[in-house]
Order: sequence, then C-alpha cells, then structure tokens
Amino acid sequence: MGDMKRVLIIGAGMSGILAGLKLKQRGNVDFIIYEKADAVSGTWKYNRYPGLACDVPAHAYTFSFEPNPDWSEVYASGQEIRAYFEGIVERYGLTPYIRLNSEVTSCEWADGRWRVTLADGLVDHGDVVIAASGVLHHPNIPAIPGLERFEGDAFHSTVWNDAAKLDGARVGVIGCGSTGVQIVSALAGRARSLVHFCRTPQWIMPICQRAYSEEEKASFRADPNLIDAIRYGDKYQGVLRRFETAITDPESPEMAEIEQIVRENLETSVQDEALREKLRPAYRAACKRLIFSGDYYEAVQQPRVTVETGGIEAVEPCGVRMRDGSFYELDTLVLATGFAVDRFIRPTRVTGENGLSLDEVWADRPSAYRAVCVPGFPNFFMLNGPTGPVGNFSLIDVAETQWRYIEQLLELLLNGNAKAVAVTRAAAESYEQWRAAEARKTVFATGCASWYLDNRGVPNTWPKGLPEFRKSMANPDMQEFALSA
Ligand code: NA7
Repeated sequence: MGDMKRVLIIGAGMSGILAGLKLKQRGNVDFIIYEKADAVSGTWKYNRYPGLACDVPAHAYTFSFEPNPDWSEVYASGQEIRAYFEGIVERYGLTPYIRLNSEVTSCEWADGRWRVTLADGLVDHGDVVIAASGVLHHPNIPAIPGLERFEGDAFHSTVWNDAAKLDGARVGVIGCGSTGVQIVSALAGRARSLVHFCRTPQWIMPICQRAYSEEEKASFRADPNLIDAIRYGDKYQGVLRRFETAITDPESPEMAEIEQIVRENLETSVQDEALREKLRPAYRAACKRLIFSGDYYEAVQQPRVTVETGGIEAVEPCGVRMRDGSFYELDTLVLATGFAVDRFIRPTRVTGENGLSLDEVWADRPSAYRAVCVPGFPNFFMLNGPTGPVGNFSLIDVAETQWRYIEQLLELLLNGNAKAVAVTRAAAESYEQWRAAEARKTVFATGCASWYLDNRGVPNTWPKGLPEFRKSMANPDMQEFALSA
C-alpha cells in the first residue's frame, strides 16, 4: 500500500482502450486515459465518411477476448466498429478512467517519473506513459495551388463536412487509397457527377461483402466456436499466410497468385478497354497497400462517374484544372489524400533522459525498438508505434501482441522490481539494422510510392508475417533492457 504505481495512457482509440482494460483487469494500479477528442474510439470516431468500413473481416477485427456475434456484415462499417469500442468501454467500466477533450502537449522524464502536461494546463505525474496515439491521424493536405480559393466545400476525408453538397451535386474525390476508393464507391449513385482524381491507380482485391443473417448471428451467439472458426479457421488464415508469404517474398507462387487475382479482377470487371487501361497500375500488386473492394469497379463504370488519371494543375474557385487544360466544375471536393505518416505521437513534445527529445531522436525518421520503445525514454511504451506490422493486417491483433510484450516489462515496474526500464541503444540499433535490411526485401520496396516508405524509400514496417511477429514478441529479452532500481 502507498506505493501504487500510476500509468498515463495517451489516446482512447482501440489501443488505448486495450491498455486501459488490461490495467483495470490487473488491478492494484492507478491509471488514466487522456483523449484529445470528445469521444472514444480514435480513428473510428474521426473518420465518418460515406462508405467507411474496415477491410479486415469483422470477426478478425475484434478483440480476441471480446468476440462480437452481432457484426451485421462480413466487413463491418466504421459506425458499427465505433459502437463496438464504445460498448467495450461501457462493459469494462472504463468511462471513469477516461478524460476526454484532453490533449497531451508534453511528456517529460524528470526525477525518475513522467511529467505530463495537457493543453488546458493540467499537469499530471506518472511512473509509466503508454502512447496509444495511433498511426494514421494527422491529415496530409496536398499542396495543390489554389485549394484555399475553392468556393464550394473542400475538406479532408477525416473531417467530413455533413453540410457539403453530395446528392445531385458535382463531386470530386482526390486520392485512390482505401479511403478514396470507399468514398467513390459510396457516392457513385448519389452525385450528379463524380470525378475520381486518381493519380496512381490501385490494384483491387475483390471481396464478397454481405450481411450476416439473423440465423447466423444467433448461431454465433449460441456457439462462439463458430466465430473462432472464421477468425482462426483455414480460410481466413490461408488468405493471411498467402499475403504474408507474398509480401516477404515477391517472387513466390503466393505473390503470383495474388497478382493473377487482381489482374483478373481488372480484366473481367471493367468492360471498356480505355477505362481498363486507365485503371491498370504500373507497379506490383501489394506494393502499395492492397485495396479490398467489391464495388469500386462497378462504381466507376456508372455513366456519371469519371476516372481522371491526369495531373492536377490547380484548384480554381469553381473546380479543378488539369495540366492538359481540361476543367471539372465541382460543388464539393473531397481530399482523400492520406496522412502525415511520420508523426505518431508528435506534435506532443516528449523528452526523455538528459533532455533528449523524441523530435531529435526522430530527426531523420521515426523508429522504435520492436515498434514499442525508444532508447533514452524509460518507462515509455507505444502501441502501434513506428515500424510495426501495417500491411493489410488487423491492427487489433498487432496491439494485443504488443501489449503482451509490454505487459511483461510493465510488471517489473508495477510490482516494484525495478523503477525504470529502457531498451539499450545497442539493442535498438541492431534491431533496426536487421529490420530495415529485411524490409528492403519486401514487395513494399519494389518501386511504387506509398505511405509505408520512409524518407529513404525503405518500408517503415515489420518486415515479416504475423506468426513471426508473435514469436519475436513473445518475451522481452532482458539483456536488451537496462533496469534501474
Ligand atoms: P493513402 O493510401 O495514403 O492514399 C492517398 C491517396 O491520395 C493516394 O492515391 C495518393 O496518390 C493521393 N494523393 C496524395 N496527394 C495527392 C496530390 N497532391 N494529388 C493527387 N493525389 C494525391 O491514404 P488513405 O486515406 O486512402 O488510406 C490510408 C490507410 O487508411 C489505408 O492504407 C488503410 O490502412 C486505412 P499517389 O498514390 O501518391 O499517387
């Protein structure tokens, strides 16, 4: 008694909720979750665009310990995922531990503890900081000349403008990552005209989206093994294994199989030859994050939809001017232009030992030992931090694996066996050398631009599959950590 440790969690998205509920279950630890937004569930709270869904099957994009028999479709909508996380917060009694509208502006390691400051001036102290601030959070607003002079509504996909004209309007969508593809698929039947500005076309993996029937849901409820059979059964695991082999060995038969599926999808789904050639990517499948969609090709073949692969010259007050001089008059312009992917917890100022700031450590690019910790930053752990697995995997799975690893280090602190734990510089450097060398061999590095690549063009990702990830994260190697009593 009297020596209860305090853990400060940053972010009440999926990862922060996970950390909170695990600490609550452990008991005998004081913790709080600071959340910048006015509601929980992170990316699923911010993103509200039409067509938003997770491209990992719903029963696999679920906490392993909280299966959900009620998912209404094979691929859950963003709204339903948000409700799932809100339900978890409720059921685990986490609400009293979450402080909303609380942006953390700085974290400083001083006198063996973390001093955390919030935008509203509040100062808190804790023994441990868990940064669960998300991967794709800060919008990338493209530097297109004239954007600010557009007279209609122009907005990034993460700050959806509910007042914007869509139905019966002339809509443009810039960007054809997963976000742009989902938005275009959803708006195709609604807009008077829809232009998809698609600078670099994408390979599309077909999926079969469908609703679960009431009978199916009842059977999931009655027998959770049926849910496990979807998540852990041969079908989904087979798809995952094929993908993992393909990304780590671009010359494998598995990669050839994926290439054949996406090529066939293009050939058989798009009737018009000119459109088909426009939509044909000039790089390898899965080099950019594969897009999973069952309705995009159908959407772009609708009569009022145009795919524009030319370069944008400028945005003018009434629309978009192309480099070839052509002009699209628009009422609404959606920027599905992705994220500033090198930010992670920043702009929060994080200062570790000897006044070393995370900005200095990450001056070249963000990196982290096993994606969870940084040398010089004791008792500071990240969930879904830099260099973690990001390619078409369930980030819930990833966060759970990382949590089991972090938990073992945390336990040393919580039970008083150590006051501080930090990864050594040597361990972090040798890990990063191995990781970057392996990452160069993945399909992500075969010659396309994507948000996976760092500023050297090296994928900033875990370079293997999930089974290897779980194995490598099973137990911390304590020789790689420095403990202080
Ligand atoms: P992505 O996958 O980073 O896609 C961004 C898209 O925006 C991509 O098509 C870009 O084209 C395009 N883009 C960015 N800037 C411009 C400019 N200036 N002009 C034209 N086009 C531009 O982001 P998403 O939000 O779709 O998806 C991110 C992740 O969220 C996704 O992978 C899932 O993990 C969930 P480019 O390819 O660079 O030519």
